[in-house]
Amino acid sequence: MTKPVALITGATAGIGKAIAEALAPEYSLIICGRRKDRLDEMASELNTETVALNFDVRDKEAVNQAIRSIPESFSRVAVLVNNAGNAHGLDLINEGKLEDWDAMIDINVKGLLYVSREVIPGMVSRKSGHIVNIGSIAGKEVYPKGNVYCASKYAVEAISEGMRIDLNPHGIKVTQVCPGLVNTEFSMVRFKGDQEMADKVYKGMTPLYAKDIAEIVAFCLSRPAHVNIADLVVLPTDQASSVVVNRENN
Ligand code: NDP
Ligand code: 8X3
Repeated sequence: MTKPVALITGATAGIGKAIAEALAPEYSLIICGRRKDRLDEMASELNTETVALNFDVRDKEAVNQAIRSIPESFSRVAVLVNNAGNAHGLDLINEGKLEDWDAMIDINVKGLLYVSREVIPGMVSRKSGHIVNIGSIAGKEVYPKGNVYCASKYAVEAISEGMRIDLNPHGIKVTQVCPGLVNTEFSMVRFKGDQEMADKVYKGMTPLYAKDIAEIVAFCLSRPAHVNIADLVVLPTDQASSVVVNRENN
Protein backbone atom coordinates (compact mmCIF):
# COMPACT_ATOMS: atom_id res chain seq x y z
CA MET A 1 0.00 0.00 0.00
CA THR A 2 1.76 3.15 -1.14
CA LYS A 3 -0.97 5.70 -0.47
CA PRO A 4 -2.38 6.57 2.97
CA VAL A 5 -5.84 5.14 3.73
CA ALA A 6 -8.99 7.26 4.12
CA LEU A 7 -12.24 5.81 5.46
CA ILE A 8 -15.39 7.68 4.42
CA THR A 9 -18.87 6.99 5.81
CA GLY A 10 -21.92 7.80 3.70
CA ALA A 11 -19.88 7.40 0.53
CA THR A 12 -22.77 6.14 -1.62
CA ALA A 13 -24.24 9.56 -2.36
CA GLY A 14 -23.87 13.32 -2.18
CA ILE A 15 -21.04 14.81 -0.15
CA GLY A 16 -19.45 11.47 0.82
CA LYS A 17 -19.34 10.21 -2.75
CA ALA A 18 -17.78 13.49 -3.90
CA ILE A 19 -15.20 13.26 -1.09
CA ALA A 20 -14.28 9.74 -2.23
CA GLU A 21 -13.79 11.00 -5.79
CA ALA A 22 -11.74 14.00 -4.62
CA LEU A 23 -9.47 11.91 -2.39
CA ALA A 24 -8.91 9.02 -4.84
CA PRO A 25 -5.73 10.50 -6.41
CA GLU A 26 -3.98 10.77 -3.01
CA TYR A 27 -5.55 8.00 -0.90
CA SER A 28 -6.51 4.36 -0.88
CA LEU A 29 -10.14 4.33 0.15
CA ILE A 30 -12.49 2.48 2.45
CA ILE A 31 -15.97 3.50 1.32
CA CYS A 32 -18.97 2.82 3.56
CA GLY A 33 -22.74 2.88 3.23
CA ARG A 34 -25.87 0.73 3.23
CA ARG A 35 -26.44 0.62 -0.55
CA LYS A 36 -24.14 -2.20 -1.61
CA ASP A 37 -24.84 -1.83 -5.34
CA ARG A 38 -23.58 1.75 -5.25
CA LEU A 39 -20.51 0.82 -3.22
CA ASP A 40 -19.61 -1.95 -5.67
CA GLU A 41 -20.05 0.36 -8.64
CA MET A 42 -17.91 3.04 -7.02
CA ALA A 43 -15.20 0.55 -6.03
CA SER A 44 -14.83 -0.41 -9.68
CA GLU A 45 -14.83 3.20 -10.90
CA LEU A 46 -12.63 4.98 -8.35
CA ASN A 47 -9.15 5.01 -9.75
CA THR A 48 -7.46 3.84 -6.53
CA GLU A 49 -7.27 0.75 -4.33
CA THR A 50 -10.68 0.55 -2.66
CA VAL A 51 -12.42 -1.56 -0.03
CA ALA A 52 -16.22 -1.34 0.24
CA LEU A 53 -17.83 -1.82 3.66
CA ASN A 54 -21.56 -2.33 3.66
CA PHE A 55 -23.15 -1.55 7.05
CA ASP A 56 -25.67 0.62 8.87
CA VAL A 57 -23.92 3.01 11.27
CA ARG A 58 -26.86 2.59 13.70
CA ASP A 59 -25.96 -1.06 14.28
CA LYS A 60 -23.00 -1.13 16.67
CA GLU A 61 -22.33 -4.84 16.14
CA ALA A 62 -22.31 -4.33 12.36
CA VAL A 63 -19.96 -1.35 12.75
CA ASN A 64 -17.63 -3.41 14.91
CA GLN A 65 -17.64 -6.36 12.50
CA ALA A 66 -17.18 -4.18 9.41
CA ILE A 67 -14.24 -2.23 10.80
CA ARG A 68 -12.61 -5.44 12.06
CA SER A 69 -13.04 -7.02 8.60
CA ILE A 70 -10.77 -4.39 7.01
CA PRO A 71 -7.87 -6.21 5.31
CA GLU A 72 -4.50 -5.80 7.02
CA SER A 73 -3.11 -3.74 4.14
CA PHE A 74 -5.89 -1.13 4.70
CA SER A 75 -5.88 -1.27 8.49
CA ARG A 76 -3.78 1.84 9.17
CA VAL A 77 -6.53 4.40 8.64
CA ALA A 78 -4.91 7.84 8.33
CA VAL A 79 -8.09 9.81 7.63
CA LEU A 80 -11.60 9.23 8.96
CA VAL A 81 -14.39 11.25 7.35
CA ASN A 82 -17.56 11.01 9.46
CA ASN A 83 -20.08 12.08 6.86
CA ALA A 84 -23.01 9.60 7.02
CA GLY A 85 -26.15 11.37 8.12
CA ASN A 86 -29.40 12.92 7.10
CA ALA A 87 -32.35 14.97 8.30
CA HIS A 88 -35.59 13.01 8.68
CA GLY A 89 -38.68 15.21 8.61
CA LEU A 90 -39.20 18.93 9.22
CA ASP A 91 -41.81 19.25 11.93
CA LEU A 92 -42.73 21.44 14.88
CA ILE A 93 -41.41 20.03 18.14
CA ASN A 94 -44.96 19.21 19.28
CA GLU A 95 -45.67 17.29 16.06
CA GLY A 96 -42.35 15.49 15.42
CA LYS A 97 -42.35 11.77 14.71
CA LEU A 98 -40.47 9.64 17.21
CA GLU A 99 -39.07 7.40 14.47
CA ASP A 100 -37.56 10.48 12.75
CA TRP A 101 -36.01 11.62 16.02
CA ASP A 102 -34.60 8.14 16.65
CA ALA A 103 -33.13 8.02 13.13
CA MET A 104 -31.39 11.39 13.44
CA ILE A 105 -29.93 10.75 16.89
CA ASP A 106 -29.01 7.15 16.06
CA ILE A 107 -27.35 7.91 12.70
CA ASN A 108 -25.96 11.43 13.00
CA VAL A 109 -24.75 11.15 16.60
CA LYS A 110 -24.49 7.56 17.80
CA GLY A 111 -23.41 6.22 14.40
CA LEU A 112 -20.61 8.77 14.21
CA LEU A 113 -19.50 7.73 17.70
CA TYR A 114 -19.62 3.99 16.96
CA VAL A 115 -17.42 4.34 13.85
CA SER A 116 -15.05 6.74 15.59
CA ARG A 117 -14.65 4.45 18.59
CA GLU A 118 -13.50 1.64 16.29
CA VAL A 119 -11.07 3.74 14.25
CA ILE A 120 -9.53 6.16 16.75
CA PRO A 121 -7.57 3.67 18.91
CA GLY A 122 -5.43 2.76 15.88
CA MET A 123 -4.72 6.45 15.27
CA VAL A 124 -3.80 6.88 18.93
CA SER A 125 -1.39 3.94 18.81
CA ARG A 126 0.24 5.36 15.66
CA LYS A 127 0.20 8.89 17.12
CA SER A 128 -1.18 10.30 13.87
CA GLY A 129 -4.42 10.73 12.03
CA HIS A 130 -6.97 13.26 10.83
CA ILE A 131 -10.68 13.08 11.59
CA VAL A 132 -13.08 15.21 9.52
CA ASN A 133 -16.60 15.46 10.90
CA ILE A 134 -19.27 16.82 8.57
CA GLY A 135 -21.30 19.16 10.77
CA SER A 136 -23.72 21.76 9.45
CA ILE A 137 -24.89 25.34 9.72
CA ALA A 138 -27.69 23.49 11.59
CA GLY A 139 -25.10 22.81 14.30
CA LYS A 140 -24.40 26.53 14.65
CA GLU A 141 -27.95 27.99 14.66
CA VAL A 142 -31.37 26.43 15.22
CA TYR A 143 -34.07 27.15 12.63
CA PRO A 144 -37.85 26.68 12.78
CA LYS A 145 -38.80 22.96 12.72
CA GLY A 146 -35.09 22.07 12.67
CA ASN A 147 -35.22 21.12 16.38
CA VAL A 148 -33.88 17.53 16.51
CA TYR A 149 -31.81 17.63 13.31
CA CYS A 150 -30.16 20.79 14.68
CA ALA A 151 -29.64 19.05 18.04
CA SER A 152 -27.89 16.18 16.25
CA LYS A 153 -25.57 18.61 14.46
CA TYR A 154 -24.94 20.61 17.66
CA ALA A 155 -23.87 17.24 19.06
CA VAL A 156 -21.44 16.79 16.15
CA GLU A 157 -19.98 20.20 17.07
CA ALA A 158 -19.55 19.17 20.73
CA ILE A 159 -18.10 15.78 19.79
CA SER A 160 -15.65 17.44 17.38
CA GLU A 161 -14.45 19.77 20.14
CA GLY A 162 -14.24 16.86 22.57
CA MET A 163 -12.24 14.80 20.10
CA ARG A 164 -9.85 17.70 19.47
CA ILE A 165 -9.22 18.11 23.19
CA ASP A 166 -8.88 14.43 24.06
CA LEU A 167 -6.77 13.55 21.02
CA ASN A 168 -4.50 16.59 21.32
CA PRO A 169 -1.77 14.65 23.21
CA HIS A 170 -1.66 12.12 20.36
CA GLY A 171 -1.02 14.49 17.47
CA ILE A 172 -4.39 13.72 15.83
CA LYS A 173 -6.09 16.50 13.89
CA VAL A 174 -9.86 17.02 14.15
CA THR A 175 -11.66 19.20 11.64
CA GLN A 176 -15.35 20.06 11.51
CA VAL A 177 -16.73 21.21 8.13
CA CYS A 178 -20.16 22.86 8.41
CA PRO A 179 -21.98 23.46 5.13
CA GLY A 180 -25.15 25.41 4.46
CA LEU A 181 -27.51 24.30 1.70
CA VAL A 182 -25.96 21.61 -0.51
CA ASN A 183 -28.00 20.07 -3.32
CA THR A 184 -27.74 16.31 -2.73
CA GLU A 185 -30.23 13.55 -1.89
CA PHE A 186 -30.48 15.23 1.55
CA SER A 187 -33.83 16.98 0.97
CA MET A 188 -35.35 13.93 -0.77
CA VAL A 189 -34.50 11.94 2.37
CA ARG A 190 -35.78 14.69 4.69
CA PHE A 191 -39.10 14.87 2.81
CA LYS A 192 -39.33 11.09 2.33
CA GLY A 193 -39.15 11.11 -1.45
CA ASP A 194 -41.37 14.17 -2.06
CA GLN A 195 -39.57 15.70 -5.06
CA GLU A 196 -41.65 18.90 -5.04
CA MET A 197 -40.80 19.64 -1.39
CA ALA A 198 -37.14 18.81 -2.03
CA ASP A 199 -36.94 21.11 -5.06
CA LYS A 200 -38.45 24.00 -3.06
CA VAL A 201 -35.43 24.02 -0.73
CA TYR A 202 -33.14 25.16 -3.56
CA LYS A 203 -35.72 27.15 -5.56
CA GLY A 204 -34.59 30.55 -6.86
CA MET A 205 -31.08 30.30 -5.37
CA THR A 206 -27.79 28.67 -6.29
CA PRO A 207 -26.95 26.06 -3.64
CA LEU A 208 -23.60 24.47 -2.94
CA TYR A 209 -22.84 21.19 -4.70
CA ALA A 210 -21.26 18.10 -3.18
CA LYS A 211 -18.03 18.77 -5.10
CA ASP A 212 -17.67 22.17 -3.37
CA ILE A 213 -17.56 20.45 0.02
CA ALA A 214 -15.28 17.68 -1.23
CA GLU A 215 -12.73 20.22 -2.47
CA ILE A 216 -12.77 21.90 0.96
CA VAL A 217 -12.26 18.58 2.76
CA ALA A 218 -9.36 17.77 0.40
CA PHE A 219 -7.87 21.22 1.14
CA CYS A 220 -8.15 20.68 4.92
CA LEU A 221 -6.41 17.31 4.57
CA SER A 222 -3.64 18.77 2.44
CA ARG A 223 -2.43 21.35 5.00
CA PRO A 224 1.07 20.89 6.45
CA ALA A 225 1.46 18.72 9.56
CA HIS A 226 1.50 21.74 11.90
CA VAL A 227 -1.75 23.26 10.56
CA ASN A 228 -5.23 22.09 11.58
CA ILE A 229 -8.33 23.77 10.19
CA ALA A 230 -10.46 23.22 13.29
CA ASP A 231 -13.88 24.48 12.23
CA LEU A 232 -15.06 25.73 8.89
CA VAL A 233 -18.48 27.10 7.85
CA VAL A 234 -19.25 27.25 4.13
CA LEU A 235 -22.43 28.76 2.73
CA PRO A 236 -23.76 29.37 -0.76
CA THR A 237 -23.29 33.02 -1.71
CA ASP A 238 -27.10 33.24 -1.77
CA GLN A 239 -27.34 32.11 1.88
CA ALA A 240 -26.49 34.38 4.84
CA SER A 241 -27.81 32.18 7.67
CA SER A 242 -30.05 29.14 8.10
CA VAL A 243 -33.12 31.28 7.42
CA VAL A 244 -31.82 34.20 5.33
CA VAL A 245 -31.62 33.05 1.72
CA ASN A 246 -31.74 35.33 -1.30
CA ARG A 247 -34.06 33.64 -3.78
CA GLU A 248 -34.33 36.67 -6.07
CA ASN A 249 -31.09 36.28 -8.03
CA ASN A 250 -32.00 33.27 -10.16
P1 NDP B 1 -27.16 12.32 1.04
O1 NDP B 1 -28.54 11.88 1.43
O2 NDP B 1 -26.89 12.63 -0.38
O3 NDP B 1 -26.09 11.24 1.54
C1 NDP B 1 -26.18 10.69 2.84
C2 NDP B 1 -25.17 9.56 2.95
O4 NDP B 1 -25.25 9.04 4.28
C3 NDP B 1 -25.46 8.42 2.00
O5 NDP B 1 -24.26 7.93 1.46
C4 NDP B 1 -26.11 7.38 2.88
O6 NDP B 1 -25.78 6.08 2.40
C5 NDP B 1 -25.41 7.63 4.23
N1 NDP B 1 -26.24 7.15 5.33
C6 NDP B 1 -27.44 7.62 5.72
N2 NDP B 1 -27.93 6.88 6.72
C7 NDP B 1 -27.01 5.91 6.97
C8 NDP B 1 -26.94 4.82 7.87
N3 NDP B 1 -27.94 4.57 8.73
N4 NDP B 1 -25.86 4.01 7.85
C9 NDP B 1 -24.86 4.24 6.96
N5 NDP B 1 -24.85 5.26 6.08
C10 NDP B 1 -25.93 6.08 6.07
O7 NDP B 1 -26.87 13.60 1.95
P2 NDP B 1 -25.60 14.59 2.02
O8 NDP B 1 -24.50 14.11 1.19
O9 NDP B 1 -26.10 15.95 1.81
O10 NDP B 1 -25.25 14.44 3.57
C11 NDP B 1 -23.97 14.05 4.05
C12 NDP B 1 -23.70 14.75 5.37
O11 NDP B 1 -23.68 16.15 5.14
C13 NDP B 1 -24.75 14.51 6.45
O12 NDP B 1 -24.08 14.33 7.67
C14 NDP B 1 -25.55 15.80 6.47
O13 NDP B 1 -26.11 16.04 7.72
C15 NDP B 1 -24.46 16.80 6.13
N6 NDP B 1 -24.90 18.08 5.61
C16 NDP B 1 -25.66 18.14 4.47
C17 NDP B 1 -26.08 19.37 4.00
C18 NDP B 1 -26.96 19.52 2.80
O14 NDP B 1 -27.59 20.59 2.63
N7 NDP B 1 -27.06 18.53 1.92
C19 NDP B 1 -25.66 20.61 4.64
C20 NDP B 1 -24.88 20.42 5.85
C21 NDP B 1 -24.50 19.20 6.28
P3 NDP B 1 -26.76 4.84 2.35
O15 NDP B 1 -28.15 5.37 2.20
O16 NDP B 1 -26.29 4.04 1.17
O17 NDP B 1 -26.53 4.15 3.65
C1 8X3 C 1 -28.17 20.70 6.17
C2 8X3 C 1 -28.38 22.16 5.99
O1 8X3 C 1 -29.97 24.06 6.55
O2 8X3 C 1 -30.94 22.04 5.63
O3 8X3 C 1 -27.50 20.41 7.34
O4 8X3 C 1 -30.15 22.10 7.89
S1 8X3 C 1 -29.94 22.60 6.56
